[in-house]
Amino acid sequence: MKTGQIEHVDWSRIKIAVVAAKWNSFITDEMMEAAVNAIKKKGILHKNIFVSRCPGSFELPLACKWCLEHLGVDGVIAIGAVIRGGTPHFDYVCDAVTRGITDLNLQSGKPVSFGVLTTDTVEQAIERAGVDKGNKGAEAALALCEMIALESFIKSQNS
Ligand code: DLZ
Repeated sequence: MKTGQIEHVDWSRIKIAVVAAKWNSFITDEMMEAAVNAIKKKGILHKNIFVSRCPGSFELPLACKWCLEHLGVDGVIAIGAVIRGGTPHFDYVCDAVTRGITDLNLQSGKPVSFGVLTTDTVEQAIERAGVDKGNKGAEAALALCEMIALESFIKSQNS
């Protein structure tokens, strides 16, 4: 029996895409920057990071799919901020992006991490995209790296 999880990943060879929604860009820009900083800290090379923006969170699943198909990346970080504004759009957008990203993970077999805030207020979103109380963009970046390492570890158990 093999136990424990050893990191088998050469991070300098890993390619990652970051896609951020333009809606609420004052939030998503902060999250995107934190995500990029987190993967650079991990050892991902600047030339292996692909950054792009889509209109809103609703468009994130398709934009992430295109990154997987056309960029040959090992994973994607999806960044968005859906803020309730007393409109039913909130629930539709949240449902669509959650379902879309989940389906993409399972259909592609590649990790797409969920850096999408769903908050009632702008203040709550700002709190989760700052530097003091943690940044959900950075958290999504680290979750993605963990999944890339996990796949590598699981594969190594069979060798
Ligand atoms: C329409 C809409 C609304 C009301 N709110 C948000 C939001 O808080 N965050 C976000 O990322 N996008 C929002 N959108 C835009 C949709 O995601 C989508 O871009 C449009 O419905 C066009 O397909």
